[in-house]
Amino acid sequence: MKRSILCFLFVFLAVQFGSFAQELNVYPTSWWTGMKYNKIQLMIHGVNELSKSVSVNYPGIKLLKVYQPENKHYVFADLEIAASAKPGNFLVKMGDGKSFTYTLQPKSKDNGFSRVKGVHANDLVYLIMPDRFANGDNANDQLPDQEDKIADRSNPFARHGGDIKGVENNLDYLKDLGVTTVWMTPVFENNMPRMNEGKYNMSGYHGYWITNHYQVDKRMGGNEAYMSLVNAAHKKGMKIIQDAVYNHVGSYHHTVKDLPMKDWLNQWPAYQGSNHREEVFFDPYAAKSDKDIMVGGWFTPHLPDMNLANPYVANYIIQNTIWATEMFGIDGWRVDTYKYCDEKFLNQINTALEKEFPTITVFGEAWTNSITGAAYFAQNNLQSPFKHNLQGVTDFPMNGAILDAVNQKADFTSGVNRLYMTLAQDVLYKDPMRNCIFLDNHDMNRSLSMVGEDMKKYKMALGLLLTQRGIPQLYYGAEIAMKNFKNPTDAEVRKDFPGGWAGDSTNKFSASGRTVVEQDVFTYIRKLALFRQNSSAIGSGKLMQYIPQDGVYVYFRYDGKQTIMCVLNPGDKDVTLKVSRFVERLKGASSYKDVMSGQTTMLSDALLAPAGSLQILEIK
Ligand SMILES: [Ca+2]
Ligand SMILES: [Ca+2]
Repeated sequence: MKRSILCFLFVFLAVQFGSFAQELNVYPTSWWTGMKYNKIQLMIHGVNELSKSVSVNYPGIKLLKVYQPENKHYVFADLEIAASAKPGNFLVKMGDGKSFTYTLQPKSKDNGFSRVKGVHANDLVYLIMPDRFANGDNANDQLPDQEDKIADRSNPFARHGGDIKGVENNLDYLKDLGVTTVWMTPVFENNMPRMNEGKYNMSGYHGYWITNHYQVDKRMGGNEAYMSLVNAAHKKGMKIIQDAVYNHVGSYHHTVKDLPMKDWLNQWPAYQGSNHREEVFFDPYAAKSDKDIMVGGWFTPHLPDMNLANPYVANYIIQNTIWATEMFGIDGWRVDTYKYCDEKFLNQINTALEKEFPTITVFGEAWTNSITGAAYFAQNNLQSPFKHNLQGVTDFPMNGAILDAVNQKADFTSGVNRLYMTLAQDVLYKDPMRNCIFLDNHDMNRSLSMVGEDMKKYKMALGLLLTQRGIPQLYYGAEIAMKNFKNPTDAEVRKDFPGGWAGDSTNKFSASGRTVVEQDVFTYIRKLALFRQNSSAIGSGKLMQYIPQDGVYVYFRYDGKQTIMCVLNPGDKDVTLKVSRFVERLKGASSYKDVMSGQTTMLSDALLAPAGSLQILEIK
């Protein structure tokens, strides 16, 4: 069967290119005229030994350099695309008679301005694992040409068939909820068989085992479905964040099956896992050998670690990231496993992205043990020998602090005081408003379970998420009270969204399918999410916080136009506050409107903070 497919491809390509049998794969697969990134490095891969001679004859295209690594299946050719180069196809000829056609398209005129919009603190990001959200196309669930052929919803570790069309079908649901931005776990091809992780036989349904950086997984709907989603989202005024993985690839990635050069990957004499210790980067007493293992150690044996200090690897990833941004018109990147990557590479790719797309948003997953660690990977005020240029991080310290604030009894350093102290350390960040804040994600216990399924606590946590500084991110299903711990594995927090599959017994995309409790959570989030969309104080204003007293934490979000007072009392006793303490922010105020109830009240010196509540008060 494979042979017949090959024959078909041979005929198809020979007709299309009118040249020799195509045994060549070329990355990036295409480029554009009019790009700032106008020097590209083509990776040319053939199954047979390649001639290292390359020639190009096209106005405005200059061949700068050709390099053949120790694996003669590869040639790298550096091309410069002059500003005068016109869009079109040109032939690249190899010395042995092989050739391929390369395409230059015109760069989108909107790019960097209206097409790539970027994501800000007035947005609300919704994180989706597409395989588990909604199945928009049954035809792509099981594909015989994939290593992992089976979709099986009864198996928590298998693919379930959800896809990008399923996300597009539910954009109106998300927009109605107040979501402005969708972040999906990685969409590039994960063509790997199921792999053993511990006791479990897992599929790459989550997307983090990339095998081809130029192909959206066909089971997700391929490049066409992704393009369609981005365009549909933009038409609705919504945005898309793509999940990038620079640190590693799947072991079936084409560059791993046939390594271009030995140091394409971080290689060790025997398997070496990372030590997961970000301290090695900023610890003044760190041993270099520990840092080498942090950066070069692997995540798991089936996730080969990219040697991003190798300029050919760096070019490959940088070009792919720019290619995907331009090709699909996405608004930003969330970068997985940020702290495991070569540091110079990280700054290099951020610089290249921001130069090409000035409005793009990039935040990195820095799952760190400390606030210093989180700040270290972003633009910061630390006196460290290496300075990162990342806009913001996924804010794990804030995650812990918000949950502690609603869960713990307030002591000098616990409960609401932990949140207060965490925010005080924003002194370390250049711009903490660019951090992404969240209650949970696909790698964590669901926050409803973390608050003991206590709805009062859950609403307080959600209220904090939607009023505190930073770019808030909800995890899919939070709005319908999905719960669970990662016990025994992550699969428990990655359940299918009820109603995402035809024939589901309940449909929670529709109000009629939700229980009273679920609808209550949905309404709470929706109301606050819609309010914050038009709140300049929350979206771009400042934060002032007061030292918690009697277990009550008061903070203000404010700018020249709006003042919002937030009063959090997670304790089990009502507390009455003396409002005169907050005169700095309340000067001239006469009344306030409770954002959730809509009720307006005259301001007096006594303000009741009911037990187990977060009041969000717009000051008049
Ligand atoms: Ca499907
Ligand atoms: Ca690494």
